[in-house]
Amino acid sequence: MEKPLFTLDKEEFRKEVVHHLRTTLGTSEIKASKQAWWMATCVTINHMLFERLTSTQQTHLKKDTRAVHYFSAEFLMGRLTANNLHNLGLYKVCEEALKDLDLDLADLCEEEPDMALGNGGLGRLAACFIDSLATLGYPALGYGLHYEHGLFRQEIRDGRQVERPDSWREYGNPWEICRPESVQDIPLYGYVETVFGDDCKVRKVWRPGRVIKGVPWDIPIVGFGAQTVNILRLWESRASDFFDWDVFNHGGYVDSQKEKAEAETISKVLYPNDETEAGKELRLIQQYFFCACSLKDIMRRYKRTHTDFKAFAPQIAIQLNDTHPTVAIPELMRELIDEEGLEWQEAWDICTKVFSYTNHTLLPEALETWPVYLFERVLPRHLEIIYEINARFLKNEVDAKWPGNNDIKRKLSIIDEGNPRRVRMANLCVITSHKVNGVAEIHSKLVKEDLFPEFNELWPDKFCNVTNGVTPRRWLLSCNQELADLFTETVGTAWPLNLDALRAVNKFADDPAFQKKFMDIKQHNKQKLVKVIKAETGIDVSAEAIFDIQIKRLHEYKRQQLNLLHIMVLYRRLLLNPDYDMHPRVFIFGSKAAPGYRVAKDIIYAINKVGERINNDPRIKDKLKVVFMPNYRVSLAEKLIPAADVSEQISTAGYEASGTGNMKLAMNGAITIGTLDGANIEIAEEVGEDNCVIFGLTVEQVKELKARGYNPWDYYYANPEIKAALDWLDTDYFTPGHPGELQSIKKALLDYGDTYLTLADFAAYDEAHKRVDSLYRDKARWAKMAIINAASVGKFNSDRSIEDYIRQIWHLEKCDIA
Ligand code: F55
Repeated sequence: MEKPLFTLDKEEFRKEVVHHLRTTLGTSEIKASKQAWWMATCVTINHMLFERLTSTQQTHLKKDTRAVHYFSAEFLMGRLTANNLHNLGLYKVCEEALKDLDLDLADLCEEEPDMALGNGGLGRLAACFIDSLATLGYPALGYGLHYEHGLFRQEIRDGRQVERPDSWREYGNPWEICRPESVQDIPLYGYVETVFGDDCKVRKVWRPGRVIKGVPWDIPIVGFGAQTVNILRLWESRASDFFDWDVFNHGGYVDSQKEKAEAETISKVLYPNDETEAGKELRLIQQYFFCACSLKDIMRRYKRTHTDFKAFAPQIAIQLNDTHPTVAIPELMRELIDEEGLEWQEAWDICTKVFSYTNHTLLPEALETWPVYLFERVLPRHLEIIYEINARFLKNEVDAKWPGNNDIKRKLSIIDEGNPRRVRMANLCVITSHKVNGVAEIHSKLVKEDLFPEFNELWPDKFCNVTNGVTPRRWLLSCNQELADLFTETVGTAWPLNLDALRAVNKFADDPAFQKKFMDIKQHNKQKLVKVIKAETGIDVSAEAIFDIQIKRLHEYKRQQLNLLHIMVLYRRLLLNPDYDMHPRVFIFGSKAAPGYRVAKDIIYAINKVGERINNDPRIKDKLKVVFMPNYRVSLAEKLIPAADVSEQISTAGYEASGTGNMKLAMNGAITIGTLDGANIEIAEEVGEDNCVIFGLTVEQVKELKARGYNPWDYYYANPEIKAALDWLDTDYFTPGHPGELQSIKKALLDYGDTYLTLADFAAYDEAHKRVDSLYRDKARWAKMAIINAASVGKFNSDRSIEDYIRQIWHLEKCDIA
């Protein structure tokens, strides 16, 4: 399958590794640890990679190409060793070379810590997108933050989540290169002065109270086939060189250390909230810090080949990954007006052409707003600029369309006039951007109709859809090599680039010989996972059971509690009737809760406690097992997904913008049990309604029920199994000696109104699981469904998403690299 771009054979590769072990790592074959061998392998890979990196960057400079700049507070990269080897076409060569040294490549890859600089879907999407951009040969840069600590490491102690710091670069990271030649100075705080210039013009001058240094670290992003190697540039904060040496020299050593520590705090740690914004000053500073660094970097590069700003918009596209980088908008305005001397209108025209914005959520608590007083203290000049943008918008656009309508003005204003007054980042994004996209068809529709209906009336052409995707290189080729080999045997080598080519596999979906091959691979993946589960949790599970997997951040709208409630109902059925007819099932969860999200943490506790009781109950004869895998992360996902039979995608309709785990699981032959939400709808369209198990209320029905007045108690009293399961939570059955420890879950579902309609969807969910059970017993039917799923999700290749962005939003051209 792999056509090596590099003609290195395994002998040469082996020699290189040994050479680097001795000369770069300073050790020898006899003494070397696994970690040293892994490092030596990475250095060998880098040798080739840097060469491609340099030629790519030189070509982009020489051809003066238009490029997209993907601004994201998060890039959830995971591990890079196997990925880089696959994309360089050197995986098998390296594997063979290491075998001759008695080393196992997969085993060495386990030495690499995950680069977990993201929370979940949004951060992982950014990682898939930069992979696709490089693969397709587009000039692109990722810009973000170089967090010292990524998302916390999750430990489970007596069933509860405990957060531990993640130190992904404690012992050095072979994939990043520091670029001291491109450091930036970033101002903060201070005040704005109005000055009368020599040109007789009144200008605004920001007199900052503080300056922070931004140090760039580059991660090379290797496209599949390794023609293009783009850059992910992450900014680390340091104390500036304007450092107060006088304080230092006058005995202020301790004070000066404090200033240094404060500067370094900015890129110290990733905020672990998904879906709720923290509203903390440090987070606003993080956002401004990386946006300002990135814009200065763009400006510096632009000025190497241009003397005015006429070509700026034609050359530069900036994509805002959610509202987290929104402050880039007033920052670019400030740079162009205050520093480069452009007129307001010229600067505004540039900004409206350069920026575009991706929305990832409709949840009101996730829409970012900043208190005006905070904004003013940290970024005084930016607040002035935002006021000016707002005044012009309200006058020229809103008042023109809805004369005298103060309600609409209040609603569309960038400033929320509540107490305290707040800056609405999403409004600023929509007003400035030339395109605003949602991440799945239904989500984009709801963005237009429910979230921004008036903006949509003002500018109907602004809103569009780009359905998410995932890179099949990581999520199939690399994580499920046996299935990848079977596909290559069957349809040839084109599929990792053109995933639609797998449609040709569909004609074997009924072929018993092919079904056996396919299901043998699934079985083998399950057996491998059995060992991981044992090692990580001590729980014994059988690979003969159905592996039913729900992996995603913990949130009430994603409804892990619905899954748990159903597990309890199954358990009770088995207790009441030991012969209750069901195929053995292992329910597997992987999930982190935001540290401050109480109910989410309680749900994790409940899953663990219910699981403990079930797993140790001899009466149910191993028909049911519950596994909570600690510390869910990209590298664990790569082990879970290939082993899944069933994919749980059970969010309340209208709340999951897209989902991307749903795509990865289907791609690896799991059957979706899902609601008509996010990209599930499009997955069902692609694989066919017969090949997934759809259940539950639709978006319209959810709205209807809420409008009518939803009362969860109705369902509690009407369904004895729901009642029994919820009442069970009041007892100490799952927490012996501690009754009431699981009460908060019942409370959320009854007393607090069950915001996400868990009880309303329960009966349909239960029926759906019965369908899953009966489908699985028909081995041929199940195999056929699994094959059709894996072969029919070509649409969800992130390459397709990127081509959609290019066509609708970025308008880039591919660039051949010499
Ligand atoms: C992170 C930080 C903040 Cl402050 C808010 C949200 C997040 C975050 O991680 N959001 C997130 O992951 N959203 C998800 O984005 C995915 C990619 O578009 C979607 O598939 C998914 O539906 C959505 O929840």
